[in-house]
Amino acid sequence: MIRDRETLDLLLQNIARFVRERLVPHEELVAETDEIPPELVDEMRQMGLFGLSVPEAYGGLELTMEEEALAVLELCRTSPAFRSIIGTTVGIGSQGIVFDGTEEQKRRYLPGMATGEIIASFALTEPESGSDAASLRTTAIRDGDHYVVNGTKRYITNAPHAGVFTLMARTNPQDKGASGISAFIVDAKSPGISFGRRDKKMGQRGAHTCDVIFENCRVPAENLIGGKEGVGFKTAMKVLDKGRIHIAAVCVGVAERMLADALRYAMERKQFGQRIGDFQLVQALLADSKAEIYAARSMMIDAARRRDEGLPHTTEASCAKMFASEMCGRVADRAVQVFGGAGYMSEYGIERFYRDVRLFRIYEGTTQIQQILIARNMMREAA
Ligand code: COS
Repeated sequence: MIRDRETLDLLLQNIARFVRERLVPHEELVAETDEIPPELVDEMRQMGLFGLSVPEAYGGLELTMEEEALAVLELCRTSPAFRSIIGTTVGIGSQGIVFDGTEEQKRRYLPGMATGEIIASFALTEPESGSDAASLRTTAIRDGDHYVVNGTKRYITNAPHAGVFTLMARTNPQDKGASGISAFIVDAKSPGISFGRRDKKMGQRGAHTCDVIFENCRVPAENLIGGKEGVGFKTAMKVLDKGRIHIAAVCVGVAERMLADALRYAMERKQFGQRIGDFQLVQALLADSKAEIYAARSMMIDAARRRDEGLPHTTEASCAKMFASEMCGRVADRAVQVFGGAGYMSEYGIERFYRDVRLFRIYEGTTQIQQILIARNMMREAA
């Protein structure tokens, strides 16, 4: 749902200019140094990018899902590491509080997230619990007016920069399933939290993940999201429903960028006395990519609109995330192919995208988890 086309277009034009003038020129530097220059993060703060999804009442832009998806798509016509720095605060790190937090929790945490002063991070995955999220082992045991948290969270995006974690932990260790899990807001500076070394990743340099280790970390009971035990898994699943539409938009944005680069190259590079773009086999690579991006974009927009209209959208979010992330992998592969030998060389940048986008098929639920969710929902509806 788009509330005001004119205002949205202004935002999208602003983001497009920022990407073109500020982010694209820094892509190589970020890849080399594994750091996003702090002044760029400050500019993102000033543009309000950290607050895209925070309600206006708490200082954010309160974009609808469709508006957020279009904004994120625009931001992703560059290295996806730039999106990652705002991604957890806009998405999985803050939305548990927006959906299920108490008024007091919202008032305390959301304004800082909206301005980007507090980076929020989502702590669900563990060494022994990835796709099977309900099997997580981190415990949060009530002790007076606190919970005592013990356990390790793994591959936590933005953990090295986080001010706050949305943490899923087991408040009832006797209950090994989803209903034993609760969600908390945890201050990253709490005593008892330590951080592992930054993970060395295949791509997305500039985006940082690491382990977060909780050792007798005392979390005030008032930080239990919604003040209710046993519903943290549901909060996490709701957050991921939305997150998957957001990731589909990321995939479409990066794919559009890669195809634009491949198209430009196909129109410049000459072989056999003509532009390689005039060869029909190269045209097939371009055309298949264009059609698949269009399909993914249409799915992503439809899923976003369903969400905005309050319709069920778990299946559509999974379909969009699955298709868009797989599409993005195919577009990356074709883009490298269009570039030929140059596609394999780092100076042309396309091999970097090829590595960067591999993550999309894995995080916020692998393609295989989306398949399970989609088929399971189909059978439930048919029964
Ligand atoms: N919205 C609201 N509630 C939901 C929900 C959703 N989208 N999905 C599940 N729930 C609820 C269920 O209704 C159920 O509640 P009841 O017991 O009251 O009926 C509860 O949560 C447990 O759900 P379910 O039985 O489906 O749990 P499973 O353990 O079978 O879940 C999947 C399996 C695969 C769906 C889940 O583990 C998952 O999404 N894994 C991937 C995790 C992931 O994406 N990790 C990426 C890391 S985070 S970047």
